[in-house]
Amino acid sequence: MRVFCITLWASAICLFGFASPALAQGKVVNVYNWSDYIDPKVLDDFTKETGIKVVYDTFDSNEMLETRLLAGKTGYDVVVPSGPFLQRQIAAGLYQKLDKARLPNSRTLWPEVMARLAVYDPGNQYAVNYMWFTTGIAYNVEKAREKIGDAPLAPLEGALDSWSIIFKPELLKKFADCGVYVLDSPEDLFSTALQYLRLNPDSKSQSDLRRAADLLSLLRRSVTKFHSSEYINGLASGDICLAVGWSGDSFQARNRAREAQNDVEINYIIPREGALMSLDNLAILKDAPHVEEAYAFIDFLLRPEIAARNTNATSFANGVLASKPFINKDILDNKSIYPDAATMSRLFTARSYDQATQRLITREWTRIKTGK
Ligand code: N2P
Repeated sequence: MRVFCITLWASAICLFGFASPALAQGKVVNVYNWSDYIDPKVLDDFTKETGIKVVYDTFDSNEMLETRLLAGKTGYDVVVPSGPFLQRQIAAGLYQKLDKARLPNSRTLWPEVMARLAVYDPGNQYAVNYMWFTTGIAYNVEKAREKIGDAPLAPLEGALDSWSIIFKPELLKKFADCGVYVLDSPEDLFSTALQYLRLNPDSKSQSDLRRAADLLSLLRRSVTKFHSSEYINGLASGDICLAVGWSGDSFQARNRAREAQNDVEINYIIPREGALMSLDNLAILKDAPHVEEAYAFIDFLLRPEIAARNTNATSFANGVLASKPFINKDILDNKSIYPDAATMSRLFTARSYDQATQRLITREWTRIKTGK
């Protein structure tokens, strides 16, 4: 329907002779990406340069993306699954192999990051990395000081530094009245809970996962909401004070508060026990209606200056090594965005669940969130 509208719109302006030749031909790419994940001006610049209109939709969970993809033809060309979801969606035959000759900027990709991506996409055949990040703790600095200043947590440098703040009910309870958000993302929370329990964070054992589920069930009493994007504005406005969130989004919250000059200071940490590192990746659907435009769009995003603009706007680390010289120094020097070797050694990754395990996770996640 959207494409139909675009076509109508393009024909209308074509009729009046305003459109560029490419727009007049109705060139379009349909993109489904995570929310708060691009510099919007990049989309305009892509259209200006190529004449290809971007129809851009957003989601905030892998489950949402996967439900759409499995429901049948979506009309999307480019989508952005995280590693484990990419892995099983490749197996389900949803993507086409990428012809790297049509992505000249892929030579600027970061070899280490692509090697990590190869765990999910052996040989890097189906996807290129867009952004990579961690799942950690974001908090309102002043409120946290109020709440746990005297707690036996030994905060380092005035900041909290342990997953205990989330997983010890007596500590989390202290934050309940100022607002606690947790990502509505079982794959993030299960691996983090396993790690906290000193189990293998990538464990697929039913008994390990049940132990993690029991720990996660304790969250509900103090959590205001399980949601994967509202916490950015919630933290920035001071409406909530603690979140299990993604690195870039948490720093976007910090930036929004600073822009609003509302005296809210947000920090984000990778706790000492470690954190999940994830990769989000650009892939072209097998039934993409606009393959040529999809390649042009992905190649544009891989251009080092463009990748840097997206990182500067979102505070997420991108997968283009050659973008580093164009990235703002405060982002590049921030070890919670671009971890140094010591921080990197505390990060872990997770692979996808098989179907039976996924059923357990889905059932348990509902129980964790609703008690039923
Ligand atoms: C962007 C969130 C991307 C990280 N707002 C989760 N895949």
